[in-house]
Amino acid sequence: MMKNQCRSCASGALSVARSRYNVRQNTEREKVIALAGNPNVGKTTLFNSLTGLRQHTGNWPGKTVTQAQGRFLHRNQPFLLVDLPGTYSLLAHSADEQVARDFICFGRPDATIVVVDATCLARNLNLALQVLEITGKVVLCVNLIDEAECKGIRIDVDALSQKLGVPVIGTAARSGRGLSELKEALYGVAMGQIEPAPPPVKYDEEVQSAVDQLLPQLRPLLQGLPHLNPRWVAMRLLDGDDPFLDSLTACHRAYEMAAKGEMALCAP
Ligand SMILES: Nc1nc2c(ncn2[C@@H]2O[C@H](COP(=O)(O)OP(=O)(O)O)[C@@H](O)[C@H]2O)c(=O)[nH]1
Ligand SMILES: [Mg+2]
Repeated sequence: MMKNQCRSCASGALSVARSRYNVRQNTEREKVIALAGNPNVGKTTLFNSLTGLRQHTGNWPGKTVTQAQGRFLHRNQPFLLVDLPGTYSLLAHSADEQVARDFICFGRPDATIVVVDATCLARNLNLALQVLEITGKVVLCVNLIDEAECKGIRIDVDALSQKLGVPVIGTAARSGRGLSELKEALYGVAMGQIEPAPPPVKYDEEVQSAVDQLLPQLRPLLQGLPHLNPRWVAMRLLDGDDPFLDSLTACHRAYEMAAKGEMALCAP
């Protein structure tokens, strides 16, 4: 929370941050969940199974990329699920990748589900590792587990969870298998009951020292973005990632203006 900022100001700023992506919570209690994954891993099937008919579609602001949002309840807790475009990477080489990355970074999801294909896990883990470098608030959904079984592939979800430091759930979204466990893990991460602990990525000495030099200057920019890994942000800037810097600056401005406006209203 920003210095000298009251609770309601913080939540006002949060809803402004989210509304920049057309995400409008029904209530402040509603937890916002991003749904990420490579194309063709069963994301839409999972989205439909979780939300049923409680969904609506539109476009991501300023982009011709379709956006779907839907709602579900678990343990009487409302969730708003936001489907991201299917991508292989988050390095923002395409409009789809930029949309997915910006939402994970600046849309302030309470958790992100990364859906991977159990039949080709190694290829799919690339995206999962990229998301985990940005934020630990992740549940890994290993989908198409039924297809994998047919091919004689067995996934040790517990070992994977140990290694990645986040919950890993095997699912077959088409038949609904594993979805209760998935919702339970999501509940735990989004409500802060499960503390994810992905192992930090190790950089070589030269890169690490450049990251260390940038960190103190970055901290003020990241005040409203507690879920973002500052080392990852430093790496993006070192990489000369201009679209990322533009998004970070725009988000910071919107967040500051919202916080100022709210503080003016509630100042004594
Ligand atoms: N066998 C099996 N098929 C699935 C499962 N999930 C999705 N599918 C199928 O996989 C294909 C791609 O699914 P879709 O939801 O469109 O993937 P998306 O591109 O990630 O949104 C469709 O034919 C689905 O019916 C699953 O868990 N098991
Ligand atoms: Mg889809």
